Amino acid sequence: METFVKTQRQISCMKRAAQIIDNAYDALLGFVREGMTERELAAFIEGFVRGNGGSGLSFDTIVAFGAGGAEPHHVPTDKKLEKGVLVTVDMGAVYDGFCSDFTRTFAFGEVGEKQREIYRIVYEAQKLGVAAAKKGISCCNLDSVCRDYIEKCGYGEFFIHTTGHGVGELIHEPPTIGRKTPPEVALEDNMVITIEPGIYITGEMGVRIEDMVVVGREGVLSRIPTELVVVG
Ligand SMILES: [Mn+2]
Repeated sequence: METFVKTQRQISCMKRAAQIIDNAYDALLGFVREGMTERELAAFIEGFVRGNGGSGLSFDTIVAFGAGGAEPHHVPTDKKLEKGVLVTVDMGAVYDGFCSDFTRTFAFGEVGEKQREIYRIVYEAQKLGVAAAKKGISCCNLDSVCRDYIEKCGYGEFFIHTTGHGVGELIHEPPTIGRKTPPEVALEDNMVITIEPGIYITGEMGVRIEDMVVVGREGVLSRIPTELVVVG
């Protein structure tokens, strides 16, 4: 059977790619201001990655304000940032041919009770998924860990994609962490996967939180916490 296990060299490249993105995210939180557009923030990320050791982006950066966050693959627009919205940023760098993949959602200004509640559900689901991403769990059961929690909270129909995927030279590699993955496909040490549950409410809002995880001792590659941060 095909193996999705990564070598130490491949893992260290992905670690470096993840560090570049952590630094880009910190810089973004210091850069973001009211009135900036989704496109400006995406361009900032691209410039940061290229200026700080990345050879490029793993994929086109997603920056989504408010209702734009309800589209998992939102393409940045000229919409201007206003206070009181959630902002989702999904981005990755390439380092020596290997990709990173990272998503955080933050609040720009104070957000309402519903936004906080949705955030809390995704935060808990993602934490459960990361904790369960250990050697031996089948990928479909790992998907259920996140999905069952979101369903239990009443938002199952709004979690409209799989829980995660492998990462390597390509941004999306096997195994898929989804309910349709055959039960015999299980995690092994040194596979590198993402855990990225989300809730998407059309016309209103979205939240996604994503970390890359090296199965085994290394664990989560990002140093950026997943708790809700309020900026501005
Ligand atoms: Mn991803």
